[in-house]
Amino acid sequence: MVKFLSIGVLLVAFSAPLLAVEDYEDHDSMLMDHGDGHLMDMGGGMVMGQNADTLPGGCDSISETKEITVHAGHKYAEKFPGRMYAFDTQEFNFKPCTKLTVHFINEDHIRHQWMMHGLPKYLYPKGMFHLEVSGPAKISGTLILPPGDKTYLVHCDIAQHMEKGMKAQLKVGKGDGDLPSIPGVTAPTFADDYKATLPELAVKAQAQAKVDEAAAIKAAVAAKQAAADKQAGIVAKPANAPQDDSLFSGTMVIGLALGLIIAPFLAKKYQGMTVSEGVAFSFEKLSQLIGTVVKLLIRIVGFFFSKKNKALPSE
Ligand SMILES: [Cu+2]
Repeated sequence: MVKFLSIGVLLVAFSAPLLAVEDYEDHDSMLMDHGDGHLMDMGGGMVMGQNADTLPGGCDSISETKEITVHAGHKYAEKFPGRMYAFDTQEFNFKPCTKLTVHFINEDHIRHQWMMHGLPKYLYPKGMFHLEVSGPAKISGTLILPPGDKTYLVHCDIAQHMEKGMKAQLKVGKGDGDLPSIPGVTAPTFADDYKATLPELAVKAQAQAKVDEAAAIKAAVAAKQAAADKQAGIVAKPANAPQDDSLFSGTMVIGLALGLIIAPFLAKKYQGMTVSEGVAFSFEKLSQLIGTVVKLLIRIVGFFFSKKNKALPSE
């Protein structure tokens, strides 16, 4: 009885945390303040540029207090052809001097950031407000937006994540234009070209199919003809008869004959020599032969040049 009871208690004890677990890890309560708006935790969560109470220059007061939740992950890129990662929102708009809290939920099993650029550097280190966490996890941070109409870049700075679609723009006031390559908002700087070449490729494929069909018909006709010939007793020579590549090719026969003729002379010459003497003798003969050939060549060349140098008959 005690055994069953203890097993039951253990089961409940172990399943409770499993049931209580959310689909992502919440880092908000784990963060440690490192000063200067820099918060970190042991789980790899990070907030930089946290500012919940210092007004940027030009703001008399906080105009609005806003809270947004931004999701990040591969699944949000599915609606953008050629993209790999994305935020669930590509464009944000707030009044100047808004106190903004961003809850960033990274749904991928990798690291993502919500990084905002171009903020006043006297208030935000390197002009950045930055949330970062390895997912699936949630992390939150607060900043006070500057005054004036300006468009800020928001992106994930992990290598290639912005290029693969994790890019957005945050307009304060009316903003000051649009940024390029915001998925679904602005045209990409370097567009992936999928549709433009499709008709061209289709035409090519059709032409190739026609060629293949013609070849197949030709082959079938040839096979039929061959069968008919066979029936009629005609033995056709294969069109591509393999070349005679037997061991005793003409060149080899000539080589063997020459060898047989020269061998007795060489045997006489090398008689009574040691191996080294034989090699030295061979080299000597070879150099003599080369010398003779070179002399002959010089003579031939000289002969031609002397002919060319002769005065041409005058007209
Ligand atoms: Cu990322």
